[in-house]
Amino acid sequence: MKTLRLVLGDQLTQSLSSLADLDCARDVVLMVEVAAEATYVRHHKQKIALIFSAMRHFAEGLRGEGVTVDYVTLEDQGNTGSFEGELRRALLRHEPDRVIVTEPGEWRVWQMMLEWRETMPVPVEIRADDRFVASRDEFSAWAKGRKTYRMEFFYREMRRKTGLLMAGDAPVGGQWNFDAENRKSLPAGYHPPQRLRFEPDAVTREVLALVERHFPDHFGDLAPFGWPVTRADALKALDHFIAVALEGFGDFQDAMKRGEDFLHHALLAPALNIGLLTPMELCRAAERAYLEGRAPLNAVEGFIRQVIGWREFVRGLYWNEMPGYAETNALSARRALPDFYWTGETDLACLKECISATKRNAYAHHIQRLMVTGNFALLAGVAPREIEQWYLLVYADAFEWVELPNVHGMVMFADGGLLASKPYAASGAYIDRMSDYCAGCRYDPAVKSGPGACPFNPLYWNFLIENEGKLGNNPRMAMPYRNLRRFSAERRAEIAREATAFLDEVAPRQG
Ligand code: FAD
Ligand code: DLZ
Ligand code: SF4
Repeated sequence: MKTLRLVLGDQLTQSLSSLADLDCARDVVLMVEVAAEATYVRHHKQKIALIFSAMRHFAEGLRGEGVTVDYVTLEDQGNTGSFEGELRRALLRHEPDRVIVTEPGEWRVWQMMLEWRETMPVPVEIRADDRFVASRDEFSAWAKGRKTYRMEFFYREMRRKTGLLMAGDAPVGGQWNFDAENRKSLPAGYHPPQRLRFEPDAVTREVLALVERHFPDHFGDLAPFGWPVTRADALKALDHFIAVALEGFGDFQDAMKRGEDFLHHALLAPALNIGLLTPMELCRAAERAYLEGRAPLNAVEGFIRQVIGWREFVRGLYWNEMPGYAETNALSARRALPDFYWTGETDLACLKECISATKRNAYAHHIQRLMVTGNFALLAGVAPREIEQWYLLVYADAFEWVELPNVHGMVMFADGGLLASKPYAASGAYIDRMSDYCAGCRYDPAVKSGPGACPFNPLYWNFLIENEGKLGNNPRMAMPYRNLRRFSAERRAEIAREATAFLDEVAPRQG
């Protein structure tokens, strides 16, 4: 039976389920660069370049193994610009007996594929994506009957399932989680390790020129482009991370520093999410470093928790809760996204730093995403959909299955606490403690209100005031609300006035 196998831009894995029983003599692998995928949100230029270049390299790799690949480039004549249009054209070219695809990473594309089963002239088989530690069904079974999901309990299941850092039935080191050790700020004068970036080869250079021609107005800088676009380079990036940065991953996981875009983070999510690496490869490499005494337990456990804990957890939650998940707005947040999220031009030095890094690299590390750009959007009451679109398009690693729960649930608390037990709201003091950003800012984190006050301060208290009805009884918010309840009515009114005046200027209320 002749089979057409469609491989998407984030499915660049040799062991992909849709390629499992490939017959080189008869089958055709279809890969398509389509405008619709680059523009349904206007992705960062580097993200489009990453995906197109990695797709082209992957296609070359398959051809090298004798596979027939039908690769449609963005500029090929007749390119219809969509998955569906390109699939239909390919059906006419190849006349296969059936189509096989692996399920996609986004609900939007999943709906398309389900429709194809009804509307395409040949049978369309959709296979499970088995590149995750937990299947969608496994997560559903775990989630059944729970009103809220907590990563920590799911993570323990994943530790048991994989055997990572396990000594029999018990966690290595006697604890499941060493997070309490992972909140250090950087010592003065500290220089993080130099990171491995990759010079664009001829294929990438061609793609970079194409992206500049077709998407010149998209967010972000195209150069310097340093992401790995092949499995071989992704493996080098993994080795390099383990050798130079994993050791400090735990200690400095929450730290931020001016001019240092990467610190001890892995920089592997872009390669991992498009399939150049697998989650277990990352975890086994980290575990090996611990067993060989090259990295401490707090770093290795922390890293493994991000990969088999958070990453698997948000994916399971996404598929279990969509499509309704995206529609909730538990805190009734309605403001517009401030313009400076697009330009980086703001006097708030922390936001300027994180947004500039995002433009430069299509990357910001977790704590910048959560506690600076995310925290500001939460405190400002930006409409979830606006901030979600921003996160989905600005980061090279952003695909909805992982972006949405992180933004909607972890940052915006728009799911009312399904994912997190409380919002990660913080005032300027937190950013000051974990970074050196405030030293270069025209505002002062120690000033609570009035001229010169860090805007995060009135915004933080205003957030608590505005959401007292929804959050005031949350046991994990007891301390801030105890403090708020000591405020006089005048002070509350003054905070609300100050915060509202600031927000009306940068983030007008909508609807
Ligand atoms: P490291 O900090 O070194 O972590 C190691 C690995 O753990 C990452 O490569 C990633 O695969 C995984 N990981 C860590 N934290 C998370 C998490 N919360 N959820 C899922 N996986 C995690 N991650 C994405 O992959 N795509 C996204 O679109 C995305 N959007 C985010 C949006 C917000 C608001 C926040 C707070 C986090 C988001 N994350 C997202 C999670 C995390 O910030 C990134 O995975 C991480 O910054 C990627 O960089 P790294 O490879 O250097 O990760
Ligand atoms: C993100 C992206 C972009 C920019 N372009 C393409 C493309 O041209 N062809 C393709 O197959 N995939 C692309 N992708 C990735 C898809 O958007 C992704 O596969 C779906 O969103 C499902 O996760
Ligand atoms: Fe950010 Fe406030 Fe610090 Fe300025 S003072 S960098 S706005 S936290």
